[in-house]
Amino acid sequence: MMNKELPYNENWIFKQADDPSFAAQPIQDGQHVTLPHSWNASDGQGESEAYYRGACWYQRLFQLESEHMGKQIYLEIGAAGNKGEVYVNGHLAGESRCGYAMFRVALNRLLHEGENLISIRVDNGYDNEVLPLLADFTFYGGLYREVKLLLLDHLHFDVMDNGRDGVYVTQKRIGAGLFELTVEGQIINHRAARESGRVQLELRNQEGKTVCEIGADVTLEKNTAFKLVQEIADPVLWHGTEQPYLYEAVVTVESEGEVKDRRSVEIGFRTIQATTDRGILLNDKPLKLNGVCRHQDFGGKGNAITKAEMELDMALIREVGANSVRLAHYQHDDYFYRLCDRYGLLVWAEIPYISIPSTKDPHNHNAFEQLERLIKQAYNHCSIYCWGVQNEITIAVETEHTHTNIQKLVQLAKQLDPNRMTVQANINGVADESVINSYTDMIGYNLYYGWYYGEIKDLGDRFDSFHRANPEIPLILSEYGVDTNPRFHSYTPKVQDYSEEYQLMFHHNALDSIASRPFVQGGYVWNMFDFGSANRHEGGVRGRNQKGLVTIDRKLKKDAFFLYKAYWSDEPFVHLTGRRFAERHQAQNEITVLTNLRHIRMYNNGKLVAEMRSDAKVKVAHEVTLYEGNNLIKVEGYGESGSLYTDEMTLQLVSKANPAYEYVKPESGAHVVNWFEQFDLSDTEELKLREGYYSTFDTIDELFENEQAQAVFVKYFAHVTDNPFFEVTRSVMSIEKMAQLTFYNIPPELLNVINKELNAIPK
Ligand code: GCB
Repeated sequence: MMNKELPYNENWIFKQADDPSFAAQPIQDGQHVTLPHSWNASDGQGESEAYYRGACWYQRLFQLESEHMGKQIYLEIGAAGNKGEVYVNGHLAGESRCGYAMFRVALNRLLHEGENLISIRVDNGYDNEVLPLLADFTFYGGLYREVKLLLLDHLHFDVMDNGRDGVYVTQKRIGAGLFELTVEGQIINHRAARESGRVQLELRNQEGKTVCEIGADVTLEKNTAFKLVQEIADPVLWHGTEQPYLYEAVVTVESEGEVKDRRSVEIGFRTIQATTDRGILLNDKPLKLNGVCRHQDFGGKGNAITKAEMELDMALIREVGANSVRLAHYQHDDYFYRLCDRYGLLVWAEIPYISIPSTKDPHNHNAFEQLERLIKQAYNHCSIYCWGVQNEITIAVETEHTHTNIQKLVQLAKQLDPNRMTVQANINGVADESVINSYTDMIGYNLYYGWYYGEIKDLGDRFDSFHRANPEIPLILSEYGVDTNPRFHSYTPKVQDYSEEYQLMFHHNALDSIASRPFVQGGYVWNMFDFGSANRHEGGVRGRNQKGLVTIDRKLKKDAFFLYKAYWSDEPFVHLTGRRFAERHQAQNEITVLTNLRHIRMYNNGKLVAEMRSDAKVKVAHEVTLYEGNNLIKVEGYGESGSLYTDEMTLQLVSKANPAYEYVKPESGAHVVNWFEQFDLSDTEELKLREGYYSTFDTIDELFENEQAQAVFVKYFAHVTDNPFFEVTRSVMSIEKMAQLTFYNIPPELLNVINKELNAIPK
């Protein structure tokens, strides 16, 4: 009989408590759950102040049936956030420290006939050696992806190499229209005796027709490596969203006249390069990356999402017209990469080597483990064009280890996959000239000019300065965006007002800045969807980052969504902006229409108020007069062949501005803007620092070793010590480093003042 894969998601018992006896003893008062499951579905998105971080247990009984006899049995866990330990009848069977990757455990050696207890301890508590340590998203705990039981024959493709399929399919162009297809992997034979067998590859086109068939006889030892290579002339190319043409590679191993194991891998033939003069070349044709970033979580569900939610995300990403997606900041569900293959989106895939490295393990082994799993598990997805090795890892500390680790991660990526590019996402503070920028094939920058710092228009200047410093390095805008709560509105949008109008303005500028520069390969909107970020509390909402084009429940598309749709999508539409800004206190209004149609007409209560014909995607009707009562604003867009597209909204003229539209910043917040004003900064005489005494260059932990130095720190920074960011970074963060982060808002004069006090304290 052939190998079987059974879903194993039902009938789990869950207990939100950590008790080592659960490894061997049934949980008495647990809760029945079906996987995927997360215990942070609501507290991880702002329902309560803190979210539960710690260890919990899942259990399930496993009946060893007669059908299992003679089978090799494995449990496949889609993901355990962030660490998982699997016990069988009280014995540890396997574990994972990669909370976003799949892992498997072999069960046979621990199973006995009849009833067996499978217990899984899952832990999302803080562990300095397991990434991510700190980031702007919720580290949801749980068995949040599908679990499967694999019942395999004595002969099968390797399922325990940290990969997924056990077969690796590589396509490579070797001449004009000529590709080389390689299929390699390992076959495992659980019997002591060697066997003769055959590995076979059949390539089928989309119509199911066999394009080629090759095979090789193999002698099957305990582990047998195989490699099949075949030239393919003029395949139909996989060409992004325009033509996501996939072939199916069917790989089998046969012995004793029957197929023992079989894999079906979807594969696209394509070439992808990055250039500084023509941008990304997909099959030699330039393609600007019109990208969005995606986090995997969903309103009310945390990261415990099903295929239906992933399909909805893909439908929205397709609707906005994106041709690329950055799947941030960790490995996503395999099904999502598969959807990207099928719909032709180019994928930036990455690991959570983010914000700060481990401070206990200078080599950050966990980053390497996560990279290995990501690459091996996602290797066969032709949509992936690059591996991201770090995101803003220099935010708090940058040492030689940081540099060596990034370089080694790149080496590992190249060793596991020489055919794909590497990339990293830098924080804006990384100098254009930084040596870091020479480590990967492409460089991404997360740039928030006009939100966290600077002004909207600075974006283009930064692109240009980077390009001047690095004319040969392809640049990507790896993140950009602003928090937006669709409740807030303004006639005069400003930074940090969280209004829908500011988001629109910000993104409009970015689109132009990217489009006009060929060395910029493209950009990734941060973010396609609002997402859970338990430590946030701003813009009128707790527990969420609101930079999405769509809300976390996927129900509301903010106006900026339609801006992108107008630029990127061919699906004809018209959209009136400002519909949630329904009460207007000015009689004269600018009304903006977002559309990919040339010709539109606008009406108020049936009367024509504007008519425009142009290629502009953003069409503004000036001085539209509103009257008392309801104003039904309607727009008509005229497509080719006379088709009509419409949108409408109702606005009311009111006498006073509606205060509910304005975000009022709570003054009592922990980070009062000019918190330093209470200190005297008038003494600007520069100090020469003495060796052997404390200074702003020491880490906070070092300062805290001395009572006096600690007191100086606390005097100035007591207001930040309850911040989780502070707690996790104190062993590497110095006051100097804090001063480089806009978040702390430290004026340079203050450093001198603090040094005068610290540098008087001997070490
Ligand atoms: C970033 C991070 C991302 C955050 C984003 C933000 O640069 O890479 O994880 O969510 O900024 O919204 O601040």
